[in-house]
Amino acid sequence: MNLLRKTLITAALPYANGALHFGHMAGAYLPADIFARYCRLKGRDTLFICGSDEHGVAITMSAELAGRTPQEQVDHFHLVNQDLFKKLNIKFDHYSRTTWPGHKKFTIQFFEDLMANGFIEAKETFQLYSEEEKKFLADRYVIGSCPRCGFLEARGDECQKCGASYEAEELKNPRSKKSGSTLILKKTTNWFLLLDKLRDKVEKWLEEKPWKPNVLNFIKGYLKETHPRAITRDTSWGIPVPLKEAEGKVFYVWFDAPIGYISATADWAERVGTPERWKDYWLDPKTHYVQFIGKDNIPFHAVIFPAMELGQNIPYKMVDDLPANEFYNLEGRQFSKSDGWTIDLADFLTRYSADQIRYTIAANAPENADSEFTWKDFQSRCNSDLLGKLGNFVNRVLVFTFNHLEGRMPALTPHEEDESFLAALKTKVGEIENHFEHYQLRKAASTLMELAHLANCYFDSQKPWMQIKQDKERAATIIACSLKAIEALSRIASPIIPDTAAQINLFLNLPLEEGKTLNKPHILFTKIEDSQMEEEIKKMQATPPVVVQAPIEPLKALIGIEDFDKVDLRVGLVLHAEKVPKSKKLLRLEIDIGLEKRQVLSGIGLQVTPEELIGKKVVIVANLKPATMMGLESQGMLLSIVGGPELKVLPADLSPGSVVV
Ligand code: B3M
Ligand code: ZN
Repeated sequence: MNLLRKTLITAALPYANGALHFGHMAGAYLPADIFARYCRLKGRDTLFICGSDEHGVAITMSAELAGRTPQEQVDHFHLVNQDLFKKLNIKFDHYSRTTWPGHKKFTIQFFEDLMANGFIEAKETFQLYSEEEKKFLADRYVIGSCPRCGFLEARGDECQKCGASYEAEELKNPRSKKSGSTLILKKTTNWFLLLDKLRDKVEKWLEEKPWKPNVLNFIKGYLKETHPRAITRDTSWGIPVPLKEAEGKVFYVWFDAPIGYISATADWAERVGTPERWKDYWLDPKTHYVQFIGKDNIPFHAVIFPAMELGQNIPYKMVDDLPANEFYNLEGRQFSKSDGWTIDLADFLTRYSADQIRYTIAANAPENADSEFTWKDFQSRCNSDLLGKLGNFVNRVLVFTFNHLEGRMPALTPHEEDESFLAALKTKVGEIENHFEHYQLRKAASTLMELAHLANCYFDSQKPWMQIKQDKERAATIIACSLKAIEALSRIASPIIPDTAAQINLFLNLPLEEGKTLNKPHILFTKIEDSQMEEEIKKMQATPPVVVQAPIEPLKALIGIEDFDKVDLRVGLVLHAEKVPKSKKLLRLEIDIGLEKRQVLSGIGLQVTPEELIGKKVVIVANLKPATMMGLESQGMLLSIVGGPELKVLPADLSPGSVVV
């Protein structure tokens, strides 16, 4: 391997639709930043590029909820996230955005090459269209009756009542979620990437990849089932498809987003005043290209984007390494802003340092399995590792130098034990470099602490505080060796804890030279008390969930009393309730409605347990035509509140069979 190879590093472009949290940082951005800092340390020509992903339904939906236009939304979160990266010392060479005008040019060129080379084809499909809003609606904007259980308010992609998943076009009586207007199926043309035609090329390219077998197997399996994928959408937020016959259509966000890696590099090149320099990275086969992503983004990075590149006339650099991390959770649960189960990163960084969290995440990075942040772990890593091992060594050596050796770098006349200490130090540094080289942050962090431990042991065993009384020259050598150890420690720790390393370097007044005066040290880390952690845990448990006001469902069309009269609502007593095997949400209930016993299936299994229901009085639609779900007949429908926290039950003294009007 060429140790000085040119290295291009990218991290998945985050959607500009919300503030990033620890989970995102641990998954892609921090590992990428640590690797970039390591490459710079090794003197490699390193370019670290990222940017906001600003197109797609994820943006338009969140913008609507926030009462902003999509542009306002991305402008806002582009800045919010850029600021968070800065606070956490994630140092990109450039953080671009996919609404940058230059991005369009690259996207269009990708499309045109793929088209000219026969890898894109137009196909007619039927999509849901609102005549009232004069537009096609993406599935998240559609509701209708579930094709399986008939539930009237089923979502466009999945029924929240029976759990069925389907294409939006399969819904019965589809309506616009926003306006309530009925939707029709309208013929439309979209453009498809012919992945099946690119499969051989991708397979051949993959052959040389030294990737983990589980990643390769996953990709191979994915390739087998691959079929043409639509790369255009009938909507207005995105990059317009540059064809006359494609008016009103934009590229699907996952088509343009990865091209963003290239355009962001071009954006960087322009800003540094050498507009052609992006080619040094993207058109040079000698570039080593590493993409950091979360595991959920593997198919797009390992198959679809490479396929898009292989269909180009320009030989763009393709990914060499794809470190894909697992998930990073919070105290046993996934980070969830809407549930209030999160830590506000900006707020966190007002009480703790970037290095404290950077080290904690690195030491427990989700490399091969999911991992989690816990306050206890954070406290112990900060107190016993950073403060107890690293901070303590730096402090005791420097304080000693100022107390006994005039704060100067002493002369070094090494004994055998000093030589062997310096050699052991070098070996450990080599190990850490090797871990960085292979994106193994956990090992890098633990070996770093072994290095600090080794240095503390050396200091303890050589007892400079005794030597200074008998043999000042010996004490001086021990301190000189220790100062060299601090220098090595700081250098190799700098990718993980850059601020601390910079402070240490200031104390050392580098380069270390005999007789040169050092700078007085100050404390690098303060102890985190139990009481602080208790406070944090209390605060986290008390954080109210962020209630994102879901748009209120529009009223349905007026009906006459004669229509309502047709519905027979009855009070029923739940005699028995159980989960339907293999279904997440579906419960099977036996309900006494006075006249007879009914079997009713209901998709409320996530809101209530069967035990909670037994013995309760409920209201059911008693004259609904029977329907079959998961092989079981449902003879009625339970009334519940869509999206409500729990089923509303009736007072116990009502008798089964009573009519509800
Ligand atoms: N924005 C998805 C995500 O944030 C998407 C990544 C694009 S990388 C080209 O997970
Ligand atoms: Zn359903």
